[in-house]
Amino acid sequence: MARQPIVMANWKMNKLPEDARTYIESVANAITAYPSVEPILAGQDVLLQSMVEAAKGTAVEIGAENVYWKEEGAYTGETSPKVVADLGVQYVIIGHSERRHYFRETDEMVNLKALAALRNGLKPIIAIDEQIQTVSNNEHMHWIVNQVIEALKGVTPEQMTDVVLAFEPTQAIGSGTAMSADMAQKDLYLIRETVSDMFNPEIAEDLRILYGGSVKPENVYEIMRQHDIDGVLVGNSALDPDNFIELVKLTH
Ligand code: G2H
Repeated sequence: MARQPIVMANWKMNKLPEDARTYIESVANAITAYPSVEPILAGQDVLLQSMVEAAKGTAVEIGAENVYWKEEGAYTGETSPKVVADLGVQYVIIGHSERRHYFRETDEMVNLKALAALRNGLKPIIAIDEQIQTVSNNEHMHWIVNQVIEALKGVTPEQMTDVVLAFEPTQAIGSGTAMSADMAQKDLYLIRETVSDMFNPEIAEDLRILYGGSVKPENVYEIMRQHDIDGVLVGNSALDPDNFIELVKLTH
């Protein structure tokens, strides 16, 4: 099965409700020329309702940036995956490097959130990070493999059709300089091999794995040429709707 490429914008903690509507209006028509790409926009919780409304009837799909691992209860300030799904959101980023670092999310929390997303009909985009500059090659590989294994604990083979993984090297995030495409390819191959060992080669072959970290129109073509890279998760550059359109066009 050919893996459909994804271009996903991660707005992080940017944009106002009004920006969300104008952004979606300005990209919706242009991207209809590139139907082979799945376009997804992720925004903070308070924007999700207006994003879903603005995206209605367009090819744009909406993602959340985080959810809690319980559906309901006394968890002040958290966001239920059940409510997010009920709004019409299709995807959720789980375990982004910023959540792991600033909010101390552990592998166990990432796993609980991924399972909760799947239970509630949200497709998790599970982020795997790495710290290449501080470790040896062996440690680097072990770090990545371990995160994949921990994140996917308890996920069934059937649920794997709804899972997307995203590899985001920490030093490339927000730096303006992406990891070299061939290095990213090696790490994504390692992730796919790990999934093959955990499940089977068919599931690994069908799994979509994204690269994230300073992707922009200038480097997306080279990144998307790599065999194991099935899409991109884009922060800064995709805050501009024209760049988002360009990224979709160059990925097509
Ligand atoms: C990595 C990425 C989006 P940026 O976090 O998830 O952000 O493209 O700004 O590096």
